[in-house]
Amino acid sequence: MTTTLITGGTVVTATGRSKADVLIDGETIVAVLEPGSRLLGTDLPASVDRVIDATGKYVIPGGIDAHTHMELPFGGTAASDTFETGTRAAAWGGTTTIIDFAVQTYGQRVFDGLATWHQKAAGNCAIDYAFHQIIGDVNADSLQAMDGLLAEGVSSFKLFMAYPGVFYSDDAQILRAMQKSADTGLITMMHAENGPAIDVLVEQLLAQGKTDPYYHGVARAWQMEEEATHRAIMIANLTGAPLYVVHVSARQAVEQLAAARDNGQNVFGETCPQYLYLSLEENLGAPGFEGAKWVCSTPLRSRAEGHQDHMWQSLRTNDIQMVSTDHCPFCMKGQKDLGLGNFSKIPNGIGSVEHRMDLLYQGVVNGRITLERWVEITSTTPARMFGLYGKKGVIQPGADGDIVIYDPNGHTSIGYEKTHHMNMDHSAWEGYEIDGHVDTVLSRGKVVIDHNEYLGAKGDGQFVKRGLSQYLI
Ligand code: DUC
Ligand code: ZN
Ligand code: ZN
Ligand code: ZN
Repeated sequence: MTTTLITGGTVVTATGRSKADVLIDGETIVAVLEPGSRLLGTDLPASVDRVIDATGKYVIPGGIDAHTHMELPFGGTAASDTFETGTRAAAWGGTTTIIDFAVQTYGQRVFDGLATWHQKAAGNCAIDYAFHQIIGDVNADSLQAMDGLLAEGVSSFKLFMAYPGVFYSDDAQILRAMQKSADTGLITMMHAENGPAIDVLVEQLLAQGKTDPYYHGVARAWQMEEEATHRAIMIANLTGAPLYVVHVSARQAVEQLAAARDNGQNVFGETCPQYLYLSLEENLGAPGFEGAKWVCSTPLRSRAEGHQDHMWQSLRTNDIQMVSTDHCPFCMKGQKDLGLGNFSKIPNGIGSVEHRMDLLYQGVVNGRITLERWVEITSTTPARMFGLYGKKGVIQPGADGDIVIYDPNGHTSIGYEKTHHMNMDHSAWEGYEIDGHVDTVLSRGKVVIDHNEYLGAKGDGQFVKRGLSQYLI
């Protein structure tokens, strides 16, 4: 087995930073050696196979993106990243684990949906992967199947208050599924938007000839997110279900979550890079059909209303607990253009899996969050939230050798012709400049990214069974 020593770097975790060397034996971290500890005769072997000099750089646990949609069927097409291309792009950006959403479609059995996702991913991933389960059809059979999810290493499921006729659950179904969540400890993940009301607004806007991508953001108004978030919180309160609201974009929804947490309820919120940086005015409102690049749900919000600044603040104050991407890429040609002349036909999603670590690091540079908080919201909390902690999300003996060496003196220019490995025909992040650089990425002890060179291979990534959340009470 290969032994690797990462020397001279600053190890950063969710709780602090210190100069330390990290020793990896095979796939596993075996020692974290603070300077001088070697003099005490600790575990350092006489020789190591490989020494990586991390002087002047940060050594952090590999990123965990807890919300991706590789190959998701949507609106008559499918997300353009396969597990192969999407996980490779993730590795380029310092993410070493994804949690993707297996889908139970309407009329399908839960375990058939899960099996389909295993088939898509097995043997194709560059990094480790796990699954949440979308329950697209809450019925007696699905509720019974949910009792078996934990044994399959799936400790969370997602419901949709949006998309009537596709993934949608009504309040009665949500109540039953949340009762199951409270019984089993599986976390309820919620897409919180009032879908039936939004669909009326969509119809009315289209009838008025308002067909541009911008109106996607108008129809999916923040009131529809706030209302659904509140409703989900109340049903969770009644049933005792642990609740995690995905892709929170509206400041009013954050306030609902904060109030519920202040009230002692076990609820959590996730946001995504697009809700921190992009906006209704500048992106969805771009000239012509350009705004289609940024059609996702929940939608980008108005900068004039202050959602983005408030979201950064919420990350700092822990009103929002973590950042995932909701990576769901579509090409402009042949996919997004299905919605030319009708914004409601534009497949929903943005590709960001490659850039999450960099975009959030820029928040450190810009004084929005601390270095430790960066690690916490991109790796440690995702691991604790979704039952991966100890193996993932931390640098300590016994953890997987999933490590990123990040250079604060490096630079990353994001753009389709520059840093881009996702399977799309554009970048939603064109022109973003990052004052830092992912130098080296190790996935279970194997160097997969080495200074702008990809050394990984499809099939390196393994399915990881998850346990219950550490946030259960
Ligand atoms: N939102 C998106 O933007 N894409 C996929 C599904 C979703 O809820
Ligand atoms: Zn969603
Ligand atoms: Zn999603
Ligand atoms: Zn470099």
